Amino acid sequence: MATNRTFTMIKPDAVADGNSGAIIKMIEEAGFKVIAMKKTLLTPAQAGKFYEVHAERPFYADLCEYMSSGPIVPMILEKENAVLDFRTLIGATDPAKADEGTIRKIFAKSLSANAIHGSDSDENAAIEGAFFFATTEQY
Ligand code: YYY
Ligand code: MG
Repeated sequence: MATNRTFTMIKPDAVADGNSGAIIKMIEEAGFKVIAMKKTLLTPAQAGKFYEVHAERPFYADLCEYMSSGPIVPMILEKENAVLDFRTLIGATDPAKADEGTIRKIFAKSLSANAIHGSDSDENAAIEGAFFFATTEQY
């Protein structure tokens, strides 16, 4: 995957609340192009695989349970400086610490149910995008 791409998923709380459309609108208005998108439901094991980098963290079990609790909307996005600009758009992990106007500030419920994921590096963006999408699903 090119370095001008990032990976995101709208998390179960935001999908369940009917906020997917508003979040996608914010993403597109910020200049990101949707390259791939779907709605899907992870098993706890799949969520555990996606977040295996956090396997030793105390919040890992709750995170895997939460991320498999309802449908999510994963997407591959394209924009110049995609990874860093997208992290700015979503805001801090804890919505209480997120800047005004960020997606997490507006839509997140809590530190764990924080509305949206954003890759933290070009390398992880490629790995995470490939977790959900075949190359034939990326346009
Ligand atoms: O990359 P980002 O999602 O902002 O945070 P990470 O540190 O990678 O953690 C992944 C995910 O885990 C976070 O979005 C919420 C959850 N989490 C948590 O429930 N409690 C924490 N203390 C830290 C993270
Ligand atoms: Mg992270």
